Amino acid sequence: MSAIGAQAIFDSIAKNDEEEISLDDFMARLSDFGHSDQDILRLFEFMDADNSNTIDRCEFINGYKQYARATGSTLGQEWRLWNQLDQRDEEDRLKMAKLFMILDMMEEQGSAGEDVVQVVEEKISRSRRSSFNYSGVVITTPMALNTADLLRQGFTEGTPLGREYAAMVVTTATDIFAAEQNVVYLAAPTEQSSLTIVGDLHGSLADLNCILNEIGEPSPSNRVLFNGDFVDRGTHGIEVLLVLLVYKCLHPESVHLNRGNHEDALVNQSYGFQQECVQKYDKTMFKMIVQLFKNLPLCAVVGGGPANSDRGLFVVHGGLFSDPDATLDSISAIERKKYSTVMLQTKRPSEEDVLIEEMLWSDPTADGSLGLFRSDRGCGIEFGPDVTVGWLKSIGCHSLVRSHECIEDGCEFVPINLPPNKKRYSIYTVFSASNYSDGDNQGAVLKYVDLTTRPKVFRFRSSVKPPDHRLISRNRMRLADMLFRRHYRLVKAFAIADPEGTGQLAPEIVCGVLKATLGLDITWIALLPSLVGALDYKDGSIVDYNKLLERFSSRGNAPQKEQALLSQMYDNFDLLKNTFEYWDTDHSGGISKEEFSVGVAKLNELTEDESMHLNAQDLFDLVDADHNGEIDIDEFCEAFRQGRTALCEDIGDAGAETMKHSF
Ligand SMILES: [Mn+2]
Repeated sequence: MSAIGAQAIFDSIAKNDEEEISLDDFMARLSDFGHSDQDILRLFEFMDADNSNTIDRCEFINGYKQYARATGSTLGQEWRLWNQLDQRDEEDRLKMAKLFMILDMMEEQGSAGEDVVQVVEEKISRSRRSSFNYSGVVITTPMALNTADLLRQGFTEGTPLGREYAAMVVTTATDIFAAEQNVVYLAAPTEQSSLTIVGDLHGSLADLNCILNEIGEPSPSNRVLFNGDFVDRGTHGIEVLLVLLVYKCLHPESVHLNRGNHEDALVNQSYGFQQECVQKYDKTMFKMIVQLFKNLPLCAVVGGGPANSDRGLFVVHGGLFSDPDATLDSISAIERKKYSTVMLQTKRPSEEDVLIEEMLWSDPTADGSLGLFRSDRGCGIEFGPDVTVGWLKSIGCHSLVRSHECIEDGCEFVPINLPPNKKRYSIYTVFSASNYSDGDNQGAVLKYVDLTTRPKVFRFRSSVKPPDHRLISRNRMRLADMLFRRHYRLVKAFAIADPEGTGQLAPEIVCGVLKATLGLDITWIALLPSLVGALDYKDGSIVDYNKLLERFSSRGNAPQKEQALLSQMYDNFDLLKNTFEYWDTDHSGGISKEEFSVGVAKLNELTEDESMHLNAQDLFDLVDADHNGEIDIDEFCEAFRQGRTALCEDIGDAGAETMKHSF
């Protein structure tokens, strides 16, 4: 990971894509971080191994790695923290999504596809008769070859596509996908018929434009495979999706779409795409698109088998699966249209559902550990290189190409070094949404012209790179927020680590508690000073962990029981808030005690650890300060918002200040 971070930093310092960094460029860039000229000069000399007065890429990466090892804290470290905070966030949102499902998803499932299509067709014929003053793209049957171009241009200028045309594109594409198999088999790429693989786009029209401007229009000689996660998070999910669907309609044999974990009604509910659909079109449109998602193929096999000397690509959004007996045939046999959403919490999922879920959600183990592990995402698994080799071998392929994880420079290549076939097998991760989620990353796509050499990587950034200090202060705010929310768990964890209750622990132990309780595997020791104040790093130094607990608690001087309750509630704040809003159908803002109790009971159902269960009675009494038997949502939210903002601002500045002094 650190080497990849270094690549990106090198690119950002080197001017005009040069392969060398001059002292001036180095100075200019590092001064932004508040380093003294003397420090920068020393670092430059340290990196310039051949004393040529310039640093080339290789020197920079080696130097950076050594420097990172020596200081323990780098921008790469910040990047890692950001990424991990994002994954914890995913886990929380998934919990919320499951809550929503228990509350109302059953209604969604009740609506059969047939009805939706019928309703839509009626609406299409109705609106065709009544479209006046329409300035968007007109879609004909059959579609004109320049439709996708025009549409992309229109969307970029902010002109929407008429509802009837959007519906027409969605239904036409759904029919095409419905006829495809779960596993799409594609011919090996050649110079005359290349294959570009595009990773997560997440509603970024600007990134899609970057990609298509670079690779050109899809065609039989320029095939494109979009590997899932077209929507959610970004603001142009519907536009991105419609452009891809039009390409699919125009070139069904040259354009391919794999389903991603965000092509899922439940996930769309908490990550924004459902709302976007309803705002720009309506709920029927969302239902139609959910229907389309269910028809998307699950994976693709490119080349492979004896005809290609067992060289081929297995392309899937997330990764591999826990079932050792799975085969391409068993994947092909799945009735994919039945799978509508992430694993149902309330009943045992079928083997088929598990297989799909794992293909869409899994990740390779980050440290190359062998075997299968539970995933921190709350869905899917983590699989080792042994699993990858076993699968690739069994299907006559040499490389797994997947997306699903944000990569700092857009793509990551991992050769698998397991005997006896050292380096024959590999994994590519490709991610195509740049500056994703306000973060700081390049996007990339992979272009294959054969199966024997590595693909060409095209990297891009569709918007200006955000300044580094923004990443750092955002990290601090999110971290403070998380410490605040996990306060109750931290209190319990420290009580176990310090059974005597001395309030004093060695820094390594405090770091261990933070790592385990927050699920963040970062260099805590480098962050500790910004959390508890300056540390004495000499042997035998101790940390007063109560300082940390006091700082990240909701009401500094409230009684302990109240503190614990508040923290527990804060931990579940988003869940509770959403539950409240769900019930408050008349938007009166008031929640009765009964409603509150039902909500808390649902929440407890979702929490496996019983010691974390909430007590509805205690919580209600706490929030209902005037004892009138009703809670006000606005007051509830406001109390927490204020605490959260004050705290985040506090640590945000302090953190940014501390970070200035590490490279
Ligand atoms: Mn994904």
